[in-house]
Amino acid sequence: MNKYYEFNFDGIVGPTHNYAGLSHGNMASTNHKDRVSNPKEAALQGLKKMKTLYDLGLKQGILPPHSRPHIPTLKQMGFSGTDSQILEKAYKTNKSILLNCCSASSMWTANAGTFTPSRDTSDGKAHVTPANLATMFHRNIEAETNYKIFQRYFKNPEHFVVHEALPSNIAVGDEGAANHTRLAASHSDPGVHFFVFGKYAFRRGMMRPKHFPARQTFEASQAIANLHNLTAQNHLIVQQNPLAIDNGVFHNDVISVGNEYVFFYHDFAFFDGYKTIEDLKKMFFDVTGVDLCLVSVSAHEVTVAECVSSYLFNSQLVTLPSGDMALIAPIESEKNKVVKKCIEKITSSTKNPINKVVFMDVRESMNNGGGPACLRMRMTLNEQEIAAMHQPVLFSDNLYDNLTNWVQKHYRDELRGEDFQDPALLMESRQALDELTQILDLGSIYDFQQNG
Ligand code: SUG
Repeated sequence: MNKYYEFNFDGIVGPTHNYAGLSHGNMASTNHKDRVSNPKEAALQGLKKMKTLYDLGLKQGILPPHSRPHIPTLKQMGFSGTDSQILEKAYKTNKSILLNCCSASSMWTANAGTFTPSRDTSDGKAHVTPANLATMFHRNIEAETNYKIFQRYFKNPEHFVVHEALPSNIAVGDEGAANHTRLAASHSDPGVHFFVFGKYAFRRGMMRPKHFPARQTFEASQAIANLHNLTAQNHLIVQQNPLAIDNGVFHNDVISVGNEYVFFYHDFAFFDGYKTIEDLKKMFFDVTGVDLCLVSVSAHEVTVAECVSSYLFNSQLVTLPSGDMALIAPIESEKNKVVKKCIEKITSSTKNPINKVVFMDVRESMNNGGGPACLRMRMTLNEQEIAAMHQPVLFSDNLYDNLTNWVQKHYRDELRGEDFQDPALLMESRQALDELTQILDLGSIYDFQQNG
């Protein structure tokens, strides 16, 4: 049997990390609007998380940040002249558009795309589709660069199929792996693909959230399952609880997480919770021949508001080399007594294999609604596929040292909204990213490298 390994590909936090309050429905983003950010600290926190997982014996990769301020989008929006003039005009006439073009949101690579391992697809190839992120303007502009990056990472057509993003329209709004979970007896065994959507785009009269956007549609999840050659037997598409979305659960990975044969979820996560879990259990058993280990948390134990503020479920759930599982949780869930107690109950129970928790400080990202699980895109690959993909983006001690020095050299430790009118920041960011593409041997993936 071919052995498969799960990699976490973390996004490097870009040099323009800031708090612009861009994501309606994401409480942390709204609550931290206009705070002063610290891009250097943010990037170092991210690198430290990668190093911690790597030191635990896990496979780790990285995804590069995107180029911001994004001048091509500003040009598309009618700003013209030199880059400095474009920034100045945008700042004066529509600061919101400028800020939407400056977010470092590509760091949250759980939204970069959906990856399906070759183990589960009917053509035996690994499939990846960048998410169109159609609901949020500042995120929608990530899709094109992510496509280029995936093409660069997965060049060999014998092993990989890189699809283009779905059409850029909210009817097929796709937020990638944040609403997709693969469950299997082990990473090497056949898996079940669990897709969660927020609303139907085209079916009238169906429940949907009233206050906040449902970013993932049924139609998008269905399209990804079809594109990735999944079968009716190995994928399930279910609806997220609209009330959860209206309470700040803007992606399913804020309220559930799965790994191998364990599914950790809140009772409030799904629209038809009982049926969802029954269907999932049945499909899992039919595909794997073993029982799914369910770890559920009720609203009596931890409220949805506490899930959202602590990001308990935005933990990474990983299998350690020993076979035990660990939760890589944000420190916010250690600080909340109720949540900490819940974690202790889980790690001390003999009914599940989760027996370790590692609390990570990713506060700069958390302040924008991105916990440990948002910062990573999971890709399960076999040995031939690992050998066939772009090698310099696979994590090592040496890469960690190089990236830490690179961040120390290029990043600012304070950033405010008004800083984005300054062309010096654009130049600094470009210089940093240009150097990064050399460290990672990526060639010219950014527009500014192609247009001189
Ligand atoms: O899309 N925040 C991101 C957070 C993404 C979290 N991802 C997952 N749960 N998988 C978002 O809402 C905030 C940017 C700002 O407000 O400046 C932001 O884009």
